[in-house]
Amino acid sequence: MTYISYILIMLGVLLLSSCNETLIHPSDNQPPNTTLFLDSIRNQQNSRVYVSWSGEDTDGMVIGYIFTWDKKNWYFTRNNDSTFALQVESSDTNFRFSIAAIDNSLKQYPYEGERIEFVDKNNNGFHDPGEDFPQLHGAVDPTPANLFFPIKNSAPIIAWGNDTTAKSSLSVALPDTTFAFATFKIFVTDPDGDATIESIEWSMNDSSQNANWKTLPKNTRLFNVTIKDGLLLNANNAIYIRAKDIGKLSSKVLRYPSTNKTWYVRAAKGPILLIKDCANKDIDNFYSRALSLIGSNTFDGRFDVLDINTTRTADAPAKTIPPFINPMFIESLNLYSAIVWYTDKSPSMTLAQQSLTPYTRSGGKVLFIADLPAPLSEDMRTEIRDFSPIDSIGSSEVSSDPLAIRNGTEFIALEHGGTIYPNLIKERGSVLVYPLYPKANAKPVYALPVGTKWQGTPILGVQDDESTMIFLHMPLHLLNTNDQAIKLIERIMLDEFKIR
Ligand SMILES: [Ca+2]
Ligand SMILES: [Ca+2]
Ligand SMILES: [Ca+2]
Repeated sequence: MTYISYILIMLGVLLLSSCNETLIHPSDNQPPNTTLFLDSIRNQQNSRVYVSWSGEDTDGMVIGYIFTWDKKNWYFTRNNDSTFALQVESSDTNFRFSIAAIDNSLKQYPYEGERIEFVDKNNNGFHDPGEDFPQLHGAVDPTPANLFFPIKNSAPIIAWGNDTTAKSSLSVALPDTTFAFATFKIFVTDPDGDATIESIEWSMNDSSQNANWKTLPKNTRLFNVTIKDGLLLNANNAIYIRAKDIGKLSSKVLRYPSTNKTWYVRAAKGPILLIKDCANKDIDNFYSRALSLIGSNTFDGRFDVLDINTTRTADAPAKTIPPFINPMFIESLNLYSAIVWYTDKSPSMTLAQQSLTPYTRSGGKVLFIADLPAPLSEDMRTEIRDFSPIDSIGSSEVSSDPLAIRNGTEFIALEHGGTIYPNLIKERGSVLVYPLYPKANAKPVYALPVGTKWQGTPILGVQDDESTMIFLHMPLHLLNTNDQAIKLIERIMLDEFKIR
């Protein structure tokens, strides 16, 4: 039998007996007396407190109680105990709990939780001894029992990630070196209830009280830091963050990186970012050299290299890739006017899919030189279609014979929008490529000539109509006869993308 049903049955019995026997006359009734099992709590409590009480009546029985935490708002209950969540309002707060028993002399009882009015005779807003509860007249203990609770305010807790575990913190750790845009994720909680968190404050490179602590909205869980916020360029940085509750109690100050780690922020050297998505030194050297030479050395020392290959494993992306593609990786790309992204046969197409469309949409230009694995998965085909001017890719390679495209084969540049790139001549190595099919708003820019080892004139380079992305499926480093592949990169960077 539940407590409530027990009470109801008791009440039923009581009403029956009241009808059968003489009704208790209010003026004859003795009010009940209320007991709390303690009259003070010596140790500070957390903000959730358990309280129990009882009442006795000399000429009847106790049927319920009214209680208050503020001497203003009194509520009816039939229960003998409860757990209360108290709102800590300052660092530490003394709460006073008052409770008064009600006996069985009333005709009608309040409902559970009903607020009970009192006559505030001295107009001070509080219930004082002797002030009447008209609804309970004569049935309520005139001297409520009181209990004082010193409530301790506990400090908020702050951590990196989704919770307080080391694993979570690690999952949102930044690369050791980042560009001038960083995204942080924080977990904030307070033992007194998350609603008691008032603010989150952070400071760059200074954790003293006099530091320029900036306030984040209290619900912030993800936030970004840029140069405007005080990131130091070409230097180690540290960010400090703390949470405060409504009692102005502060969490410990959390630091990123942790004390034995470093976080270096590098400035962009120039307008071009070269993304090394490739494990081949020969190819790396080709692109670094090409970017240094073009435009009469205009970009020598004015481009950056992002290596997304070397620290990549089968299970995890390279350590240079931040945990947040959006916004951190995308905003890092946005620090550059153009990206040259070259791959080997295991390209990071998922990353390209996630980042390049937002990058080009905000004005960035992309030269993507893709090598592709055989077989080429449906997933990778979809990823490429999502970010590039390619509508589809042939089901099999132009020829599976690595020697089908012989040295000396010309890769024919196709006129597009009134311009034409240089023809490229294969110099060395083996070339295994798929035919590309452009989207409706894109133009082919390179094709193989008619040959005996393949069908038709397979397209190997495509450019969108807005000249924002050029997708080449040609190993430029093997097609650099007379430096014409370098000339091509120069034409793209200077004439098509207008990078200066
Ligand atoms: Ca009584
Ligand atoms: Ca009063
Ligand atoms: Ca607190």
